[in-house]
Amino acid sequence: MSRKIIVGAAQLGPIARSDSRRVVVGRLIELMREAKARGCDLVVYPELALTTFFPRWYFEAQDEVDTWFERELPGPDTQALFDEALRLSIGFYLGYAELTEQGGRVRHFNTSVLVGKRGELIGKYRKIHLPGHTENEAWRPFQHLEKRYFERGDLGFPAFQAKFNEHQGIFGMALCNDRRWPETYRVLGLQGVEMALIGYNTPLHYAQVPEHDHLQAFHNHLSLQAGAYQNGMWVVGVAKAGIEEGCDLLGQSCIVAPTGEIVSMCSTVEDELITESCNLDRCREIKENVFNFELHREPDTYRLIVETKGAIKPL
Ligand code: ING
Repeated sequence: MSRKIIVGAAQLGPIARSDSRRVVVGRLIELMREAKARGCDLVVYPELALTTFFPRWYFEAQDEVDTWFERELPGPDTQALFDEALRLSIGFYLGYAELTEQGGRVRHFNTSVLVGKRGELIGKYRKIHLPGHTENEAWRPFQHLEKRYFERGDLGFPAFQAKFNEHQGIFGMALCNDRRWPETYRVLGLQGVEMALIGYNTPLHYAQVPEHDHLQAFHNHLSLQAGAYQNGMWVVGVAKAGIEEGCDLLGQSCIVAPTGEIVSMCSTVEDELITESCNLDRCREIKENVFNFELHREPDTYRLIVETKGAIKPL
């Protein structure tokens, strides 16, 4: 059996600080139409896909920070995207900044949603691994204030059963820095996830360790490929790319097979769609063999190792 779904990775080029959501949504719709024309059942956009990557600046006033957030989705500026997806009958993953009332107070999350081809909300994920810092650090060429503007996600790494065509699959979501942490994929993998969708905004310059700048593409693919292979899942990594407000963002959006092979990759740092027919049944090649968790992974062993953390014997 081959449960094939055709997936589109819709990489975005730079979004200017002055670009309205309406202008950006127009670009998302163009990519969605191209995806449909190329037979896609599902299209994946980057993290924070509606605006420029605003955590690169320090904003003193909360009301200015809040202008980067969506109070509702779909809202007046994003309804056109949801309407077009419904008209085209295509599912999508969208990263955005979520502002919501929860527990009697205003909350701010770096969020992604998975929307079905009938416009239904299949699931939501809120970014757990928030990189960067909380205070303005003048020594940096640009800030990375995700820890200031977002709360850590409170939804865990949920798995969702969904059908984007006649085939049912198990899907998971993550956002950017999450993709660097093996726990992200393992928690999804333990739930049987067959495809992980991950948008990212990754500057080439890593101010703390500039000698690693030339390794950003390597670390990106290393993380995505390892996560895919070690959990037997497809991984779709989608960038906001190019020089955005003077900050050079990594592109190289790609689709990774459960074997860890990159089967398709963007070759520009602009709006670019890549597509792949992903056979979800290929996950079994890995999940039922080399990374058969039931057969080869004894959770008790790990508990033992963790509990004996003082096990490192002095010389
Ligand atoms: N961006 C970057 C990412 O994890 C980063 C932050 C860059 C961390 C380079 C470490 C090294 O890809 C986001 N938005 O998480």
